[in-house]
Amino acid sequence: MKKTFFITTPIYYVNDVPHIGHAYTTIAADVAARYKRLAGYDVFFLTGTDEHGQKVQQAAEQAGREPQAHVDDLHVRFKELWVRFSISNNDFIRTTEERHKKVVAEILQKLYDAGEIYKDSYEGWYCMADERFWTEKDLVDGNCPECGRKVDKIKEFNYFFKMGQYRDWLVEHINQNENFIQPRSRRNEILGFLKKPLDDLCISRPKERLSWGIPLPFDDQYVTYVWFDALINYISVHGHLEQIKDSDYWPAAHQLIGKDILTTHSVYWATMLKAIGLPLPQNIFAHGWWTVNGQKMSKSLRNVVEPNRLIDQFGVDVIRYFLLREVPFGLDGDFSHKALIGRINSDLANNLGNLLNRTLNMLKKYFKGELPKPDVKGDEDAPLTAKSAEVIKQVDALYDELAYSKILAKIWEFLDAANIYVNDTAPWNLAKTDDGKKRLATVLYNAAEACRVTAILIAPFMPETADKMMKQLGIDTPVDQQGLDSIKKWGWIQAGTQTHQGTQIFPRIEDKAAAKILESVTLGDDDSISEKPTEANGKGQITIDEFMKVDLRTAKILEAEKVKKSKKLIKLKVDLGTEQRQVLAGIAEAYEPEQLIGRTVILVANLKPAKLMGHESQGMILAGSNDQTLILGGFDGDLPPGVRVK
Ligand code: ME8
Repeated sequence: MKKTFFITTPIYYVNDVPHIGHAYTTIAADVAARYKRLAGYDVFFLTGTDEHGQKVQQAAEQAGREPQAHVDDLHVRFKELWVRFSISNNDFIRTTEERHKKVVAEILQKLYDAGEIYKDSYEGWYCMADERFWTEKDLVDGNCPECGRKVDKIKEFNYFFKMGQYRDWLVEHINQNENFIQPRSRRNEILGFLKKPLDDLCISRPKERLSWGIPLPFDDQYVTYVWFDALINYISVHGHLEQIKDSDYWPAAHQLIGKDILTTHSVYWATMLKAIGLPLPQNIFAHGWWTVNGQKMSKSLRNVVEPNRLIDQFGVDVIRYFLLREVPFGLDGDFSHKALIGRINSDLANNLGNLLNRTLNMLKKYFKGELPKPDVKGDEDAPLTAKSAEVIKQVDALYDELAYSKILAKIWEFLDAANIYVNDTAPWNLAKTDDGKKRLATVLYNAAEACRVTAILIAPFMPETADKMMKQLGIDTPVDQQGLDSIKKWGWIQAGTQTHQGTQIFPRIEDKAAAKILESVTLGDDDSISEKPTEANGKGQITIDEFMKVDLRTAKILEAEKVKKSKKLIKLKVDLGTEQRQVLAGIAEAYEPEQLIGRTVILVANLKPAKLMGHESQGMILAGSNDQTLILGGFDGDLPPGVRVK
């Protein structure tokens, strides 16, 4: 029977702008999924979006749209980013899908019938941002202990899940299953949390306050609490309850999350599964938190390091590599362009690029690019093949712990061994004598096989690079068809293969270019990361990277009014999908305010705000004009607000 492997990411809030934090978890899950596929597992990798709740309802109201239309547009940003990041998810679940809502209702009814859910009056402090109730003693300086925002006192009838009764059982489960919560520090944190009595969980919200949710099947005056709804995504993807029980993919091997949502997963989710009668995931891994140049990433569009921009500048595989190499999985990390460039130059251009390059170079020079037959053994061969076998074994074990950074360090140990092998065997000297030439064939064969072994090992992290390396090595069989077994025995690559040296897979970023990149990334006025405006070069041209720094977005005009005492200015309120902005536009001589409402225009979204006639303008709208006419830029079809214009 085939071995199965189910891995999940959190389902991200659909309202958020996807940033490198979201990408981090998703890439980490992708790497494990890709590795297990290579190892022959039947893998199911799930990600998705969390689409109910108060914040979505409010954002939709502000945009003047139905929540469903709103989330239908917004969730695409995550889907698109995952395509760009080469994410190989098998499914993408949205909590507004029928398949999910049906299972949530089924579970609620089952728990209600079993007496696991009861109705009670409740008085507590409610944090709108986190959509959570807190008790008086939880509050910090009278504010939400999680986000520090203001809380409101609310008294109402609600439904509760009898979570508290499972405390002792949960402690026991955590104690008996060492890997259930990782890393260890997080496990201890939850055991500490469980020393206090565990409250029951409020799982409903009255419809009059919040209508955007899954109705309770036993009381249509209430909708389901967004966390109770969202957590169920991990099983609703497998079908209804009986199907889940029979599913080969439940329980999950790994559920990857950030440390921010550890309690909801290791306490709420675990006790929910217990009450439903389903097994618990084998592992919940709560990784650390990324800051950027020491700053907390803010959710607003202008403040985060935009992953799309990073991909444009450095390439997908570089970012995938950097995020997982730089910081041990589980610890907090700081993203900096300087560290990124350092890794590109040392690990990628030097160690990896160099091995491939010099191997292909010498094959071309001494054998017209055709891989020779390895006939003459030498003292240096055995340590290289032994290192390969050792690293493959160690890497496999490290995947069980999701120790990505260590895995990469191990692979790089092998790369170092391969580079040392080339140095020690000195092919350039062997090429000088007839006897030496026989040995040279073996050395270059082994160097090429070392490149292939490396390509397979790095493929989960850098799938595009692995494909490029295979192409240059002249291997047509795709990486996943070669599989892990192909590197367990040395010598898969065929003598006679015609290699094709291509362009450098990772060119060095020279000091001058690095300085330019670093100079363009500065701390902005608002303590956030922003890009310095760049100057056009001597010919008045800009590079594509410079152009991409201008964040052009579609924006829908919601309101428009003339600015008093100004002939030209109109004050607009525009919707950017994730937020609304006030923008001043000098278009009053060409347009009446009424003509503008509902139009989709192009907004320069990352322009520094400016004051015009006493009003703040948060961006600029594009228009074409000459002496006679001014016409707003737009599109010949419909696009939702917030879409990037390139
Ligand atoms: O919490 N560093 O969604 P969310 C590292 N919908 N990881 C980060 C990060 C950062 N700075 N920022 C975000 C939710 N993440 C719920 C989840 S699951 C049933 C419901 C990652 O959009 C990290 O994985 O706020 C974190 O747990 C998750 O995004 C939070 O995503």
